[in-house]
Amino acid sequence: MFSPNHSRRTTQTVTFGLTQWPVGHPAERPQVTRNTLFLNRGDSTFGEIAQLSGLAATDWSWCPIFLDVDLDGYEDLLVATGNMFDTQDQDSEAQIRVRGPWSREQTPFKLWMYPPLSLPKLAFRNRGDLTFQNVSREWGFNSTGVAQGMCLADLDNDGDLDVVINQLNAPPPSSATRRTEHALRSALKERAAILGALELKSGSITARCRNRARK
Ligand SMILES: [Ca+2]
Ligand SMILES: [Ca+2]
Repeated sequence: MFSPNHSRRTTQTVTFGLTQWPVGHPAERPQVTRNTLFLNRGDSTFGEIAQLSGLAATDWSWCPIFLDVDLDGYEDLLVATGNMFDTQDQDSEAQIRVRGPWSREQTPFKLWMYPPLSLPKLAFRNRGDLTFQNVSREWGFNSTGVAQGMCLADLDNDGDLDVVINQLNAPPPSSATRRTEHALRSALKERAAILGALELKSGSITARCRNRARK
């Protein structure tokens, strides 16, 4: 929920109180108003590296998906963002307080005093060194709106995963798909696992796969 935008950072203020439970207690689950990313050190401990990785601030976020979009072996990150109302806007909170007290019947109408929060979707490329680069514009994954959910499916059955995004009160944005030459290679791997070995030419691309498990 932490914004990368300086202006919104100064108007959106939400604070969580300190947890009353001691460290190690099952109920000790502190909340922070930014993303967290945990690195498994492999020794039963984890390091929180969201600030280091560049993923701490993605605004109001709903659905993160780790997916190797550019097929370089590292999982990239797509994030659906936006909200119908910016309920973190503290100027609106102040107005609501001034106009109160609100009766129980009037309470639902408080929502309409918050501004809309239409945001661009976000895509981050995994650099492979625990840091991520914002490539939303380069990958064409920056259309603005309120996107509350995403899922992956190979809709055209070409072997690569396509992205389906919902968009509140708006037509769906164009889907993001993998590059076709990479998709070809990905599909070939699956077929080679069945057939043993395969060579396929498509335009200027030649792809060869061999299933080493088969002689
Ligand atoms: Ca990648
Ligand atoms: Ca596909």
